[in-house]
Amino acid sequence: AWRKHSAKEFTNKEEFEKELVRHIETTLARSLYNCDELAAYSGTALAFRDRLIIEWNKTQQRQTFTDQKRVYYLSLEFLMGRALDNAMLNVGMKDAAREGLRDLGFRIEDVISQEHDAALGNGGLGRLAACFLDSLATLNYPAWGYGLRYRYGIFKQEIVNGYQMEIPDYWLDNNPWEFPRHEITVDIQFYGSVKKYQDENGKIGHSWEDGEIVQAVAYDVPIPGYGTKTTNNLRLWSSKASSGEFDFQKFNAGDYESAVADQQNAETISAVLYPNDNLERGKELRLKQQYFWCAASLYDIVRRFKKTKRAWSEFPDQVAIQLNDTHPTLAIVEMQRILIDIEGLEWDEAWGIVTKTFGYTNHTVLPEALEKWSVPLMQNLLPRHLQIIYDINLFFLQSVEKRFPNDRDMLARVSIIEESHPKMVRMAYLAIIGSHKVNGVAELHSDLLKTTLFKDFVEIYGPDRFTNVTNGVTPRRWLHQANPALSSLIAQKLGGHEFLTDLTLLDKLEAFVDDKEFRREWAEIKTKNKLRLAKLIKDTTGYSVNPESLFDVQVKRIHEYKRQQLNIFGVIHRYLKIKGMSNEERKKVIPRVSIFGGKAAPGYWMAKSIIHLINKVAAVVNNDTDVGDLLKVIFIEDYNVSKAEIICPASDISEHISTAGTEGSGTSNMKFVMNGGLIIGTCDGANIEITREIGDQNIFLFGNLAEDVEDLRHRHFYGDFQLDPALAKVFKAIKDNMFGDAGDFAALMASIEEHGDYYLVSDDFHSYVTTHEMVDEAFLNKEEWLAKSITSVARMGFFSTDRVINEYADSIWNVEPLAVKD
Ligand code: 26V
Repeated sequence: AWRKHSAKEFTNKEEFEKELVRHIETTLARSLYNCDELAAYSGTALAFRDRLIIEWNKTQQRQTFTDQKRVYYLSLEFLMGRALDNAMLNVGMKDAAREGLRDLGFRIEDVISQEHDAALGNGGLGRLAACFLDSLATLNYPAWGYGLRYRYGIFKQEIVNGYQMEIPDYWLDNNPWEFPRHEITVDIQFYGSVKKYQDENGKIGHSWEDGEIVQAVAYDVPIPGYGTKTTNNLRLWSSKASSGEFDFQKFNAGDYESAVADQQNAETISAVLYPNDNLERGKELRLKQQYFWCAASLYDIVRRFKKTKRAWSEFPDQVAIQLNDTHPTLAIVEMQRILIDIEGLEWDEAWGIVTKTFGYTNHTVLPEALEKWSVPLMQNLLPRHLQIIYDINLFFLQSVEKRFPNDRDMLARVSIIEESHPKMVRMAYLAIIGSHKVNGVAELHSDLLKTTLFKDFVEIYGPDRFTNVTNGVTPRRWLHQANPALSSLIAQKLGGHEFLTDLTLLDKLEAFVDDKEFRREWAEIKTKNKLRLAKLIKDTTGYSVNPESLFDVQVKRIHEYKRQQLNIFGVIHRYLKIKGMSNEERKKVIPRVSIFGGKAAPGYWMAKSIIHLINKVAAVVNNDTDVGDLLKVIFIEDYNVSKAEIICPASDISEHISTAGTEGSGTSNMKFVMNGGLIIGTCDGANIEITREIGDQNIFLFGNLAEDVEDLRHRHFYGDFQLDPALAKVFKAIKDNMFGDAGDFAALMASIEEHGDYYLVSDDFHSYVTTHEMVDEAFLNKEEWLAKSITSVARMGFFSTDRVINEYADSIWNVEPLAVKD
């Protein structure tokens, strides 16, 4: 009976409509007669939200009641994208909503696209966190995400005259998916000083005093699983001025301005996501963000544990904390501080608890991305934490010295403190020392960690502390939601949608590879998806592209190591070749559309000049009537999760062409193959395992191997460098101002010709271009191409984040799913 008065769990179109209308008229206070698409979106979102809330509450009660071990995923980034479509598919009422909305005169696709992306992340690392949350809920693991509630997500990118411009992404107004918990707050301290004291038993203690206090306020986001009632929680912290006496004093003393300034200062902490991807800049505000979020999350986790009245020794049996990169490493130090300074445990007992609790995931070997914080900065901001770090280091180095008695070099190499000017805290080393497991994100990457970056630590701790968990993606968003037509064709063949929760079932598709009718339907779906992308391209760039052409896509953050420059130089090479052809020869050219997308970090000039070059090449090539449809170059601005959902299903081939040994894993490679696209790539990151799974006849690999990179760089450095002749012709064209002022691209070319070609663009150019010729050749044979496409999808079962999460659960977290009764 109570249920009747609470939110409705609508079960059909009519009930959905009632809920929709109720929300539009009462919650939103809008009349149905001036209901626009935005109001229809809000009403629909609220109707689905009601259903989520019910399951969310039940899930949280159940998790509290059973009190099993929980997982906490600490990530500064959660690149969630849109929530409504995901909620509809997970709750399973999308068809009812489609019909209900149609009755009111709306197309569901238009309603869904009203939602603003939640873009609280830069790229792969943040999107991986979002896929993990989906799998954790789907697999019924008791798990929470902890992050920051940025007022501004990753900037919006506009292309003006070929240049990237950054526009602030204010996304929070009318966000129905977050629930402010104004009653859940934590006071977070910064600065101040440490006082030593002796307690009544003569024991020495430390208290951290006289700091500034900023308040953390919790905002909760429900995370529904697919085909389960489990709805987990993502808790994001927002900063505001503490309502402590200090402010009131200023206020009452009439110092209004300064009181407001304090408030703004506090709110700055969670104001903006740092838009750097793979570049550490050592800004104090970034360290403040990290501590603010770690301290608030740990306080919350500890508070939840303490309610159970268990002994501290049981903490690691109840709590697993995973560090998404080194960004949350201060959580290790904060946990130790809580245990020794506040809870009064002895150092060793506390440290044992800490190391059993934490796991650390490394995502990159790029040296410029490894976090280091200056000791003076940390001394000032977090004086007690710096002391604890020194103590951790002392005990660690003592143990190393015992095992390697006469190795002073080793001690200097592995010390948490780098003896530079100023001294620096090496966060990755701290994370390794404070965790029981360290993992990389693909086999090659994890091997490189063990043999290069963390080699000494393998000697010290043995190989078992280091492991690999190859990344994946959630098939719910990246197959079912992004490509409903393909998902439904697969379901037809396999007799249902079970593959969405057991992706290995895709292997049953191989039985249909030779089925002509099936191939035809497969091809038709690709064509429709290409038309959908062609429309996006037309709407956003004004260019028309022919969907019969080979769609060649590279979408990801712009970075020299990802080598979009190799791609655009290859495009110029192709253009020059076409220009030199006779009409007869041109008839044999496979028409191609080269599609780029991605953001450059605002201060990364080289990346910005790559974007500039792509746009200049596009302007020339696309307006060259001589070339027509044989080649088009497209830069899709503001690449984000929602655009990826349109782009991934529409590629014929996509590019994953990082210098071997530099890409941790890559995850869009998996998304593209899962959607029936083939890929061209280097032997890097997860490309290698994709090849192992789908077979090397189904992928276009090229370029130097990771094991040869060091030697090549060395040779370049000592003057043994020859610019590839075909690349030289490309450079000549650029220098002849074919794409505007050559001066704009001088630095980009010089980095290759004059400064050692660190990313081996020239070394790999020939094999890249030749491999693209093989791609053209293969595309000619439509039936063969289709067979490759279908076979590849059938063999992608390994790359579901469900497999990934189960591996983390077994080998790192030691957690079990919670049995859910309906
Ligand atoms: C790194 C840094 C470095 C310090 C300064 C700020 C900052 C901000 C973000 C990041 C994240 C970059 C790391 C990253 O996204 N790595 C990617 O992780 C993916 C998921 O594991 C993986 O597939 C990509 O290969 C890897 O580049």
